[in-house]
Amino acid sequence: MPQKPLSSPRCVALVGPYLAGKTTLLESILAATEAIPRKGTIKDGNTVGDFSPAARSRKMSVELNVASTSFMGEKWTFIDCPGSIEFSHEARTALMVADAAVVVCEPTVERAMTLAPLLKFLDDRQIPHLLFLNKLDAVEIRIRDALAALQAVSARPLVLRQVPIRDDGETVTGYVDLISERAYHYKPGRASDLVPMPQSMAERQKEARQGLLEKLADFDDKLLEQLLEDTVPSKEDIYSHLARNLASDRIVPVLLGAAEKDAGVRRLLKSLRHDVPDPAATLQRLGLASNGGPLAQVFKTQHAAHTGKLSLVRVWSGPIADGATLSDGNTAVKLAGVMRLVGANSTKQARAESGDVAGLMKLDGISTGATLSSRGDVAAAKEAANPGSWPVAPKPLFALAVATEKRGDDVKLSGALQRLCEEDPSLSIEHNHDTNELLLWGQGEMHLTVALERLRTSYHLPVTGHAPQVPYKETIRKGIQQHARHKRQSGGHGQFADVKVEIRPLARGSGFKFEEKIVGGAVPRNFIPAVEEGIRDYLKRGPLGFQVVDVQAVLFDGQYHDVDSSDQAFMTAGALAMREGMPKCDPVLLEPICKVAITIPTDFTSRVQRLVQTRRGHILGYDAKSGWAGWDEVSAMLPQSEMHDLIIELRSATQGVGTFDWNFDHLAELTGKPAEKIVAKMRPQEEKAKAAS
Ligand SMILES: Nc1nc2c(ncn2[C@@H]2O[C@H](COP(=O)(O)OP(=O)(O)O)[C@@H](O)[C@H]2O)c(=O)[nH]1
Ligand SMILES: [Mg+2]
Repeated sequence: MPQKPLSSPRCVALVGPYLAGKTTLLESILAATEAIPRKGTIKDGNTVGDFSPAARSRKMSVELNVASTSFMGEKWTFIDCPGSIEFSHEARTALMVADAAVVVCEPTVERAMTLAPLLKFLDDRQIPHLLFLNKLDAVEIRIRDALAALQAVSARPLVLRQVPIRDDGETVTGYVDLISERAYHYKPGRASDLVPMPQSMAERQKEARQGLLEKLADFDDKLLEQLLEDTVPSKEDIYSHLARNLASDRIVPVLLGAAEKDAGVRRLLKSLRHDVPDPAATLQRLGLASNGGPLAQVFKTQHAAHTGKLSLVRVWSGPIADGATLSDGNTAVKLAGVMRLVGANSTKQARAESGDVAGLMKLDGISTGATLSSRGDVAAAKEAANPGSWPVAPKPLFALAVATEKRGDDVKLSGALQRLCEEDPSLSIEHNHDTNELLLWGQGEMHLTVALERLRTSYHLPVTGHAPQVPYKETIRKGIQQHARHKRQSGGHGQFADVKVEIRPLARGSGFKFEEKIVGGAVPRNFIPAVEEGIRDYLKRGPLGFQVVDVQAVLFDGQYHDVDSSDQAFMTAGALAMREGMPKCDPVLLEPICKVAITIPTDFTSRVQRLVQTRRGHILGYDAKSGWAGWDEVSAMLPQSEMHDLIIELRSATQGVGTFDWNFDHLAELTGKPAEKIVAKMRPQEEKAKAAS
């Protein structure tokens, strides 16, 4: 075979469900390529991928990690992505700059569904990817069955490249490569041994090879003809069909192995070496234009205590030298350091070349997703920025109200939260004015737990997080007329104001309306705004303890005193009329209701409908989700008070893949026992507030 010319540095993202073995695979790759002298393990918490305290303590990746190495004279960067669905945005942004992805998964039938959202993302973006079926040392399932289950969730044909060799006890001891038709025995920590083809494998091998060729022939008429004529295509031809179809995301090659035992890892590296497109091809796939000048894209922003801001970039066109000025089309910044990354151990270097993944220091004002080019090239940067294609952060699904233990830490907290959100755009903050809480929004409980832990450890902020209050409101169901007089005689100036107010319910969604029908100057014009202000002030907390909405107050009569009347007195009288009148208006609690659209695989639809009903929800309907074969969308109205932990229960009922979109819809009356409970809970706060005022 002619020598393949050396490629520019390539980048591969390791993705797939949580616990599939991505971090272990990275460790094995780094050992096999001699980037590290000895392998760490998840158990001992000493892997390159999971070096952060948060990842170590959980034995689970909670952020992406980058490691560069070289294999057979070519440079590679691997990005180990967190698998948990709560961190999926992190994985998606890494995939945006990768030349290809290795989807690591366990060959099980039950967990196949968990791959569906990831495979859909890869196919929607046409990102070349192959499957690495891991943990072959520990599973007994037939690869065929696992493959069938995985095929059911992949829109692209899966093309098995190897078949396992098992010993008598059914343990996998090696594999047959279906293209080279050679048999190998796994050797822990070393390259596999070439062994004679076992007799027992002949038939299985032939059948699987035929399957591979037929799948490739679907995309090539010449190959199809050869197969029909029973001509055997050359190995070189098969390799080139594979590489071409992988690059255009038409097929998904499937490789086997056991990362923990280093089994199949060198084979994987070799096939990556052959088949992964180079950065120039990726640039074309992404539709980014390079005019030969420096071009890089930020896929992750980090803040560290001592080094400051670090932007992780893929260099599409280099070199990018330390000290260079880079621009995202709006902001131009001078680069203050180029880092080469291997887990926790980054080293400074003079420059990064085309294809490299590097850390660029102190790019203030530059955010994740930005395309950077040299300063004079603003137009090129703007054109290249292509903002429409960068994945938008998913809508938040879970919130905690956060507070610091010390009041004085509030400013520090808001700064720290801003940084967390810059590092991870799938987090967001909201100051809820109804409940006066600071809410941290994210993708699930684990996501927020990790964020709070960061605040405590990296920012030294002792914070607490609890379930947010529901912004209940209240209204009235009956109108009355109320007379109120405020009169005080205490030496010198007295206070006098007298008002008659009609209080009426309004239609839902009307808010508050004030009207005056004063005739003959019973209340002088200049005092009327004070009456309104007093009323509005009262409405912040009605008889049940919540903000009052959908009420009208009509000031229709009153009295005044030439000397003792004042704005202050009329304000007090307005509030008094409400305080005395409102409890007689049949007040009722209003609870916020959200419209939700729940996305789940069809198998779970009826279970999810029951789940909605047990949460006092009202199903509006369900339908096949467009663009998602085999998935449904259930739409429903759900009280907001039932939504705090909805995502947790939804995920546990749907193997983790169920999700939902939501929007506030309306306020609905809540009566009876549930309402009494909520009002009773509010009462102590009410009393405290009264005592304070
Ligand atoms: N039996 C077996 N276990 C593995 C293999 N690869 C990883 N594991 C184990 O699977 C668990 C999850 O591995 P990890 O690399 O953290 O998975 P990740 O969540 O995909 O990064 C760890 O306990 C690993 O030791 C393998 O090839 N065989
Ligand atoms: Mg991991």
